[in-house]
Amino acid sequence: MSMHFPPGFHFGVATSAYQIEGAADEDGRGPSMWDTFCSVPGAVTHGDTGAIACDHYHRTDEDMDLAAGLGLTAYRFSVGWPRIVPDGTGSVNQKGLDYYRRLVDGLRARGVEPMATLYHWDLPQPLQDAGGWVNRDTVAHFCDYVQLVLDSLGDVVPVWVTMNEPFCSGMIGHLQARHAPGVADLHSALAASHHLLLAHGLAMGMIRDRAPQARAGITHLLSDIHAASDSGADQAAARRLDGYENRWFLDAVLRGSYPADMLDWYQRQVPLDFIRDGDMEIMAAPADFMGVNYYETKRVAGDPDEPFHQARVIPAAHYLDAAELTANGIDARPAGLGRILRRVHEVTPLPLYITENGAAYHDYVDPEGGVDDVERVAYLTAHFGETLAAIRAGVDVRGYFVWSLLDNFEWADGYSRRFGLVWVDFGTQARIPKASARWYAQLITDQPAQLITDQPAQLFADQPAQRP
Ligand code: IFM
Repeated sequence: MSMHFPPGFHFGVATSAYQIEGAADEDGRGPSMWDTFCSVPGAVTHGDTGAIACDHYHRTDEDMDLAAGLGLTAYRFSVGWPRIVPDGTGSVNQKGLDYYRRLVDGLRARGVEPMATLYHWDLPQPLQDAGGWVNRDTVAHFCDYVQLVLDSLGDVVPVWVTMNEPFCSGMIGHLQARHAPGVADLHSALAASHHLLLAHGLAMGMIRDRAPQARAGITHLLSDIHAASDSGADQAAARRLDGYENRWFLDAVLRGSYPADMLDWYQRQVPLDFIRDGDMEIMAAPADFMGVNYYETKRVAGDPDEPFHQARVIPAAHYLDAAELTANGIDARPAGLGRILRRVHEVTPLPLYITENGAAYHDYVDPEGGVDDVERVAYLTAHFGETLAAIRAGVDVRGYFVWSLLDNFEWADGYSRRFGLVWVDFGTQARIPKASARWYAQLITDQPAQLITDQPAQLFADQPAQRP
């Protein structure tokens, strides 16, 4: 193995609170909209919930040992808002703040740098009852919560991600209805997305004020989107889907405007009455980096019957061999990651983190008690290779966070999709590092000596910020 990354490059994993913590009713945590969504019949495969998940809340030390044992230099986690402000507004749960302080201190003591995400989809249910992200008041409540988190962790967390994948919260949750809160309404989806981006911009300002030494940015889910053919209809559909999934969010934070073609498209369907003077400037607050979550390449065809975008994603099974599909049936070939990295680099000079990349496969425990996930090893080898090629081509990628450390609660797919480097037996909570975990540890060990030192690694160390 001879993939050598630049000095200071970070090898991490990414996780999120609701997907691993469990302990949903403990130590003062309040309900989140995902607890509610999971109770809706048919919303989540097998009726699974995050109530126990990986029981990480009780196994935090064991899991930090696992992460440190792989030689990881960084660990991305999210703060669960319902643990900090159980009712969404009002009283503060000190036990929640203490929990994340212990997590952060534990990571640092093990030489692993924490990267904290402020919102990874677990909105307190009382706020959802009041309209959730469709209601602009949620933005102010988010800022109150962010203030608490910064007051508690601002001195020990070097890097903050404000929002994870506002496309998913906004559009999958409010247009596709596949995620909480399970709404299918274009106006709601656009309003929720707008408020999530506004909350990002305001959080950026708060981080600058309260943790001026920290670096901060947002993380976008970016798919590599292509037209299914050269036909005008397919080309236009692909451009629209790219506008819906990618450009709407990228342009807002990088340019302080929504893309003109999409504004026009949406305005013909619903009023964009939630956009107020000054909002776009707030969203475009200067960042220190852009987080890129990449999973999927999509082929898109025109479809006049599709109600919102007149566009349809062709199922990957229609054009790939079964062996090329991941367990969730998507086209996850690695070239798409390289294309996305180069594309983002073309539109922003910001350093990039791959804040998530990974895949679900049909993993199983073999008779010897191991999990030989050869597909994931091949996937990671190819995706790290693409990343290195992009770096060599001049793209400033500072780190790679594999999704995920543990098999976990994969939202609407429940526990039916395993993304972890470490197998979790959800009955016993036993952890078994998979072959991919050993592969990753070896990749890190094989890096030139200047990367692995006796000192704890520091995100952004040696590489000055390039704030615009
Ligand atoms: O599990 C999710 C994560 O919460 C957000 N990004 C995509 C992952 C895999 O689907």
